[in-house]
Amino acid sequence: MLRFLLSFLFLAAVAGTRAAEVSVIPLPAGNLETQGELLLPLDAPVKAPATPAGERAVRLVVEALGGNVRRTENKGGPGVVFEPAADTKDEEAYTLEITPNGARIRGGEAGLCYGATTLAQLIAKAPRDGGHFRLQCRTITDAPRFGWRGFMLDESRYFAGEQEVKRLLDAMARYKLNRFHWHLTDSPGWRIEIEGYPALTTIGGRGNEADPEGKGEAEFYTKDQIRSIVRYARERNIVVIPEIDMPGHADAAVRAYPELGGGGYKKPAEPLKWPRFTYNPGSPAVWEFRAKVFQEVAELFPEAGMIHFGGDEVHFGWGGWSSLPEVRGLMQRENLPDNAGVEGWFVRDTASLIRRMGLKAGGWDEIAAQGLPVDGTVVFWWRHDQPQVLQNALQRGYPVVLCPRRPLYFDFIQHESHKSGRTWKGFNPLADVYGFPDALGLTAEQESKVLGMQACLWTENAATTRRREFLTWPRLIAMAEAAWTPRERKDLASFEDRLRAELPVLRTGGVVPYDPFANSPEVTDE
Ligand code: TNX
Repeated sequence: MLRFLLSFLFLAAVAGTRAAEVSVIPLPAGNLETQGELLLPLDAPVKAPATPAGERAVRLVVEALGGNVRRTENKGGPGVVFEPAADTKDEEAYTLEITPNGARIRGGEAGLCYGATTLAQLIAKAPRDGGHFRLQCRTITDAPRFGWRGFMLDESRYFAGEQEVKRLLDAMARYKLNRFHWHLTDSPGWRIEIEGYPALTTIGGRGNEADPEGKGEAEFYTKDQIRSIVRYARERNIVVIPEIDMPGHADAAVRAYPELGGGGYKKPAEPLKWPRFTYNPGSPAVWEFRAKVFQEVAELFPEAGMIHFGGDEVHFGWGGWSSLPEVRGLMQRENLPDNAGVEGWFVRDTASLIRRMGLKAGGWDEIAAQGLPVDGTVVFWWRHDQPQVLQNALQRGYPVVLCPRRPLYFDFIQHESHKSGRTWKGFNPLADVYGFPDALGLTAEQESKVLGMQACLWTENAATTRRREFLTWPRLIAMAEAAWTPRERKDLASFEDRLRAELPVLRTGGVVPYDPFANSPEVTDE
């Protein structure tokens, strides 16, 4: 028997066959195949606790079974049962047990939905046999590697709009992503309605990367649209994190309210497409603006627990901040030596305002050098070419979200033949996204401070929906598995097998991904 087994293993190795993995993305942490099959009828009863999560879980499974079928609650025969697990440590963890008698899912609030997502993927790929789906019996024990599994969309450079964002959230939920970081303000356009400052959208909402002077129509989200998107995300276990960038990237706001601006710009003789306006860090009008805007933002995003205030790429500009009278006053009062000292003060003051609102202050990795308290700060590491910035942030004890340009900025090209998009001593192919963050070589101790990871889609180079989706998919699926599946279970070849079967599903949902297997033609803005 042993000899037979060994020679079988040998032959399998020679033939290069691998045991096919369960056809689920992201790959579950534990998957044990057991004897037998479940014949799940199309009209199987699906029972869940009468909670929002329970109702969502039922909807996911019913849709997978073929939504319009009438279901009878008390019918005998196999069905699907969701049970809340009060004792769970990780609210996102779940177990899914498939036996010939039915499917049973146990988990916390989010876990029930993730269990339903997994079961729905299994059903979608299962052979159908008359009025049944044939499912292999198995026990899946699953929980994510990282709690923060995100995607950032830049809507300032180009505005995507409600429909595209909701479609994005649908697809994110399918792969158990749980954070949508919404870059709503930057130099080209301000995209979120603020009642106290209506010109932010009527004037600041005009313009995009191709229209720096703001000659076109205003494009922005009304408060009702924001609420609708936040609710839509919540129904998919996705938390929306608003970003209001300051003190840099302020052109759109300064276009609307010139009195808020100060610094950043180049000499008038050196015109730039974006003057790189900053807010005037010493102006009481700016401090009042900041407080009012954050107040309205906090109300619109009640579950975010955070305001991301940017803090990146501050350009002091011609003459520097210190040439502004308000800033000179501030420097004297606060004993600040130079422009960099003023930046540090402004960052600390902004973060402290956010913390006093009971929220965490999120910011790009520049903020890690400004002496903010570890509690109440979240650092987003983006400068891939400066690993010591990450090392220092972790060393100081900051919770960190990993989103380095390489490999997680999706405005970088994904195939060497692509002409449109960024490169930087290389680019961001699927395999590099999948291999992240293991290639960083973080210690277990360091990784314990890492909240998770996210991909960022900056849109200087992505004017249309088709192009944005081309850049996003399928790389975001690779990121989702990299963020969920335990390191020792990750396997690129297995992922590619499962991804091949997944691309048609994405297309059914209306998203047209890049096809890395066929090297499909590049989608550009031209
Ligand atoms: C850097 S990431 C930026 C963005 C650009 C992006 C383009 C960051 C904090 N700043 O403003 O859109 O590069 O890749």
